[in-house]
Amino acid sequence: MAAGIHPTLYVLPGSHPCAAVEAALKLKSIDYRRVDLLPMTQMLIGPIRYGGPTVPGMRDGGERLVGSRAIMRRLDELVAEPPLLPPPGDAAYARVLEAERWGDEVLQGVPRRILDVGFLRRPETIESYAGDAKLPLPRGLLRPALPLTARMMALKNRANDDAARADLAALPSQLDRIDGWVAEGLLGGEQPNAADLQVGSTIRLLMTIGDVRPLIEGRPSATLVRYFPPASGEIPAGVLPPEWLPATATHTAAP
Ligand SMILES: N[C@@H](CCC(=O)N[C@@H](CS)C(=O)NCC(=O)O)C(=O)O
Repeated sequence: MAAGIHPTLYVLPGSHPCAAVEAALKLKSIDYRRVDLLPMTQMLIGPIRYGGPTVPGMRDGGERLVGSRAIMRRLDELVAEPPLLPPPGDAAYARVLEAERWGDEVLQGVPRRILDVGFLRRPETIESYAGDAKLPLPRGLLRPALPLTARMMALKNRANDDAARADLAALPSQLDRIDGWVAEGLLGGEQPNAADLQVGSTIRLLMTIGDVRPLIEGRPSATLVRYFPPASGEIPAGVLPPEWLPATATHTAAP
């Protein structure tokens, strides 16, 4: 374990950027305490505890940090090995940073909006994403609030049928882009970099959606989930209307 560092990580169970940061902490053998928040409460608790309205947030002594990329940069400063970025002089340095930015700013929202329309149709599935989280309230007490939680999350994430349909239509070309990065070795190395964790955590979450999983399975993109423990959560196949789903193609891993 890394000596002298014992941060607290604030997460939402099932959150993909939180999974990315947790994987980075484990990779660097940093001992940390995880605080599981309830959906939507991060907007109130976050600014007080760690300085922002979203998860992941991190606190270490007096230092407060919010945002998966900011936390990754700080983790590299705190514990250099293994590094999450190539050396600054390396040709891949800027490209990994750019893939990470795209993973955060573009890809991260895709499963959020698709999940939210699934949750609106089947609010009880939200509970499956809690996995082994230590929630601040008993699950039985939270269950009646799940339909309202689904509506609030969809509102917050601007998720609706049209947005989810557009996300599904765009997904094959986004996966092609990721497959290309894996094929050229920018992503998918033996040791994950920051972009592997950012993009891989999103792929892993997308693969919990039964209707979306066949679009990813067999692609090089799917190999990025190996940096993470198995995901909790499932929206069963058949929840999304079949006419929303792009055709699947047969993909073979790049040589
Ligand atoms: N893109 C940022 C923000 C992450 C983010 O939006 N997290 C979601 C949960 S996956 C959240 O906290 N949403 C609540 C909100 O947007 O207020 C990051 O990677 O840290």
